[in-house]
Amino acid sequence: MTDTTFTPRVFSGIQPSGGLTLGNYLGAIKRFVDMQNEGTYETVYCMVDLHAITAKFLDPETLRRNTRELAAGFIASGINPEKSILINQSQVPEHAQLGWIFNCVARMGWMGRMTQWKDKAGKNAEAASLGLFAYPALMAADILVYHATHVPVGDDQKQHLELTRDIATKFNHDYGVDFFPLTEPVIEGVATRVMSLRDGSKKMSKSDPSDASRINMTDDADAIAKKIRKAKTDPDALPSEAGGLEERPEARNLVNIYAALAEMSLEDVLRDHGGQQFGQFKPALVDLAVEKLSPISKEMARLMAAPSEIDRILARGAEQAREITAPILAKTYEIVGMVR
Ligand code: AQP
Repeated sequence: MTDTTFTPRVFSGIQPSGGLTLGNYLGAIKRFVDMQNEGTYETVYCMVDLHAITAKFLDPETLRRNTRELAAGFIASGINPEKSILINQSQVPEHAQLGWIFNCVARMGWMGRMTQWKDKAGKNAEAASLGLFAYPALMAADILVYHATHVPVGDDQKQHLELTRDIATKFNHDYGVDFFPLTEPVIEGVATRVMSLRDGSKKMSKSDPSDASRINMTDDADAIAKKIRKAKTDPDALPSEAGGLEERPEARNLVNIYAALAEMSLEDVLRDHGGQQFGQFKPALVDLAVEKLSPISKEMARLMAAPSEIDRILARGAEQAREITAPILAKTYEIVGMVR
């Protein structure tokens, strides 16, 4: 552990690699909004566009649209640019600059053990980009270039957060400093892992080829209703206690989604809905999802029609961000021994 006291500061990001999903919303953005409003932390939230080009080629127009849509999703969900710094990663060059230093701190063996690398590179790792392999070192830089103390993420990012701590520890040790904090992951709530609507063993993901597997934050009420009605389930009624959801991943997923949207515990949802068949529970979930998500998708559509408003917010965010990141990068270069 480091002894230095760091300003309580939250950083987290989402890739503009496709449309925003309910998984991103419940697992990440909703937590971002809570942490912003708690008032305990300075909060910095980011569209990580440099990460979005690591996995597959995105044509430039798509990347631009995805980035603005994601920014619209953040704002429509309650991220307030007056309270949080909202940025696009490539507009704050210190992320990539510190990322290079961390490429030289992280070890090949560490990176090769990342399960997300193995999943995304698949069987043909030789054809994967170097950027995909180095992704967790850039992610560590995204976090540590703010000296962020806390990172709210979904369960799938836990290993990358451990690597961030390993990089900070090795840097501090190699250079004999107490400069980078050991950042804490914040993985909380019932929706840390929202699963695919078509397969309860796979996480809901924007890059899943099946659109029916996910709820997009831009889906209208009809699309939401159709996807939930068609969601894979089993023939049994809902149990009255959480133990009854074991070995029933699809049922558990729908109950978790309900609980997260309603801000209830799993137990309370089962107390209210236990004994119901899916024919009864799914319409209740549709009503709740439409009630909670429609205002967000409407506001996203309004913002998407005014892209210059989004661009202004991001330009201002980048200026605010650089007040934090420029001195941290300058100090890092000095520690490393780069002549300035
Ligand atoms: N299904 C999920 N349940 C809970 N949290 C989730 N997150 C993503 N999917 C779920 C959380 O969202 C944040 C941003 O993720 P990301 O866009 O950087 O990358 P990802 O985790 O790889 O998300 P996707 O949707 O699966 O993107 P693609 O398909 O491009 O890889 C993270 O905090 C993540 O935990």
